[in-house]
Amino acid sequence: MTMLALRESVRRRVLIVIAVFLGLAIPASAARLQNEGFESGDASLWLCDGEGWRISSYSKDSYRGIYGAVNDVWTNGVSEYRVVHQEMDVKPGKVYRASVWVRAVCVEGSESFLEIQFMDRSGTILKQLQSSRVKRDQEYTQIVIDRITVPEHTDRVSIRGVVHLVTQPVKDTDYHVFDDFDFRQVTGPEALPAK
Ligand SMILES: [Ca+2]
Repeated sequence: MTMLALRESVRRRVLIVIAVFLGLAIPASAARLQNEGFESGDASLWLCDGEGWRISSYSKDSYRGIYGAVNDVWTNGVSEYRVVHQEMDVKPGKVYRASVWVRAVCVEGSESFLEIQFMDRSGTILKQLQSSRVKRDQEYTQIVIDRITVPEHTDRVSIRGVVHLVTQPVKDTDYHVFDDFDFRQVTGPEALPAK
């Protein structure tokens, strides 16, 4: 190996080590939701579990902007739970409000809802909250879980759009569309317990 080739080889190795270090240094979750309206045109920074997820630019598939996340519940679908989810850093004791806009079309045998899971450092779920369920067709309606106090020992929260296959649709596909997720800290009167 010539001196130049050796130097190049060492330089490459150093770069690889730096890249690996930077990769590990990137936090698993951020302090706010990102790509909350799917305007990247894909599911970047979200995870999609279960079948039937797609990011759509069909005009009625977005509440705001161009894109929204659609779950297709096919007549031959098998996934009982389909979840689009993202994690975020939160601090115990703070009060938050969670919301998402949901449109439902051709609903026969499925339902959708918003779910919040609080986890400790090891990933153990400390607490789970669920909104009311969308069980029939609706135009965009905001689903809200209000006045959420972050439990003690919480490290991060998972914000989740859930579709539940209750009974197999017979006629045609059920569609559940999610857009503009939000999970934000509230203070003052908004943070006081509901009367
Ligand atoms: Ca959108």
